[in-house]
Amino acid sequence: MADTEDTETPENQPPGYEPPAVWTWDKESGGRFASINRPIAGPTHDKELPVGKHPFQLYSLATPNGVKATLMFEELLEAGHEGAEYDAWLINIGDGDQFGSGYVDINPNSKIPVMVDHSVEPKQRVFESASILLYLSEKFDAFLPKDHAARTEAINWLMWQMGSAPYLGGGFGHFYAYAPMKIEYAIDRFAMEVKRQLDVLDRHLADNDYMAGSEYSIADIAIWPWYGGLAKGLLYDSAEFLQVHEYKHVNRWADAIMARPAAQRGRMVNRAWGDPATQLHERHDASDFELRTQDKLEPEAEPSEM
Ligand SMILES: N[C@@H](CCC(=O)N[C@@H](CS)C(=O)NCC(=O)O)C(=O)O
Repeated sequence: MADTEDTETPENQPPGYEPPAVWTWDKESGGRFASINRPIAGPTHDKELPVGKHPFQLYSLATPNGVKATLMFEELLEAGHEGAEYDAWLINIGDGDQFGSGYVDINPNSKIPVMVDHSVEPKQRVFESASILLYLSEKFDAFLPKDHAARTEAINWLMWQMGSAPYLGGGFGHFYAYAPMKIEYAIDRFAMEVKRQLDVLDRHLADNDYMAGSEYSIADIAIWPWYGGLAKGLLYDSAEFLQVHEYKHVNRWADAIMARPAAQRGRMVNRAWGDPATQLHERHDASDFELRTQDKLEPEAEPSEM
């Protein structure tokens, strides 16, 4: 983000607000996340986390950041890595589960996803979605190219995703879909950046099957839930506004990943909104996809969209 922009253009300021000398947190901002966002870190309440029987314990929610982790686990299992069995526990960020003491112990940043590897001694916490993907790819020697140049490309794009997605989610998505008022300056700024990012991907995918070249990798697993979802009209009801159909190589790549059985399963895990048949709140066994989706557990439950 450039720090050198002209910030003195009066018509670009929302009316009626002059920042005070010292910012204080004395009111709710409104908007979708007003009740959970705070300017301080640390736990708000004591709560231990549940632990299941598998080597990996994942605590998450099926937002794009959460789907990165569940897609990776499902890809590893699909590829026959039995050691990648996992329990996935639902963290409801709207209820503030990420601020429980047990959660903060394993992720001081209080964001989903986080996981704990119980197969090592001492057990290892892994937070930040890209760290989870790298950890699992190294542990199972999978979805990270062995060729050094291709491996470097995969990591280039993995880091690109971690730097770029906050503009999409925290910038565009926040101001276009969640903010309590529509601010033209903010929406313009982030719509422009998100379209630029889609064009970056589209140009790269014009010449490459996958992000790191011919091999499907953790770069695709990281980018797909965000930019694949955006290109397929699944994020922020913004398909028409951003004209996402124009990015045809991104669409081709997004469709190819969506066709993978692991992607279809990964999207369902820890999902707590939408069609009940697509919601698997907790995943403890491969059979859960058939037996424990919300339509089977509670046919009358009201979905609550995130
Ligand atoms: N850089 C983090 C971002 C994670 C993140 O922002 N998670 C969001 C959901 S998508 C969250 O937990 N928000 C809860 C909150 O802000 O309190 C990662 O990639 O793991």
